[in-house]
Amino acid sequence: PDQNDALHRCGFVALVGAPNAGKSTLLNQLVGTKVSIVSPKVQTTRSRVRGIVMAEDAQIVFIDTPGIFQPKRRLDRAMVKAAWGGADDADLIVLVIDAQQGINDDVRLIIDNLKKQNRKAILLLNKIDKVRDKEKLLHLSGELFGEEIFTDVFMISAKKGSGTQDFINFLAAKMPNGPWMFPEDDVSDMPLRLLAAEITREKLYYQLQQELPYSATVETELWEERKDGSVKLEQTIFVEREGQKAIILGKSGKRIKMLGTDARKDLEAIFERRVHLYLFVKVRENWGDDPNRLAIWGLDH
Ligand code: GDP
Ligand code: K
Ligand code: MG
Repeated sequence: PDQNDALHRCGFVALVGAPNAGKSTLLNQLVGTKVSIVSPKVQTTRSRVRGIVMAEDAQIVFIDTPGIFQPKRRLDRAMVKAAWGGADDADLIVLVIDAQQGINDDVRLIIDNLKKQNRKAILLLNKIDKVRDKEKLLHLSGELFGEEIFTDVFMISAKKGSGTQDFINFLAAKMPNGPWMFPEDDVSDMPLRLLAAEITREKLYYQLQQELPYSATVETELWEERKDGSVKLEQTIFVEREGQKAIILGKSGKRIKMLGTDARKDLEAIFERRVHLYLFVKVRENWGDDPNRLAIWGLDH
């Protein structure tokens, strides 16, 4: 082993919680750039996403997980399994709770499961920017501490970034001794093609109504570096039915053009270079039950 191992610390921290608690927003805030997509809709995150944060001698590898809820289709089951798997692999578990929502059925389900597994967790009350009455926060954390699974509590706003530095410092001090697992400058281990596909998928959640984003998936089929420093990307949006394809294309291709523009802007900011993005739409029935599609996200099935 590297003789510097004694000086280094490294560990995994799983972010678990109900859908929409703000886990992905938190991960991006901690890492300092978008590595996990965010939307106001539940089940935006489909896989385990790792984000890497350096804090002095410690490398903290955060695992963002899909929300934990009662699953239905195969994709949902795989997502919830991935969420619990992320927690199993972790040195520390952080239960992220929307402080305005408080304790709901999903939160209960998670607490009960943690108890069954005999696991302790760090309580993180998020979205405190939405809670006017700070007494309410104290009351909520008191009630949750009654469950006797929490070791510590943090109150933050992932969106605004308030309270996140204290949280990082706290976790850094708790990381076990050992070599860093990722290069010091990395923010994620997600392949660039997959991250690029995720960014486009995020736009679907914002621009399309109701169920459609859940019926769609995106794959990057071409990533071509150009001499001028720009990159050419070709991506396909897969949907389950012809009617959905028509909606994504929109009248005279208007919708897909807007999706492309939105995604390109984000991609250029994230990759810090010009991006030429070409989007295609194809129908592929039942992709949500197709093991090959799930494997792209590293989901077990
Ligand atoms: P996840 O499903 O737990 O990963 O939640 P997301 O990160 O996708 O966030 C769900 C929604 O909550 C998004 O609309 C976020 O912008 C919003 N959100 C997340 N954190 C905060 C926060 O600290 N304050 C407020 N006001 N909104 C937040
Ligand atoms: K979400
Ligand atoms: Mg998420």
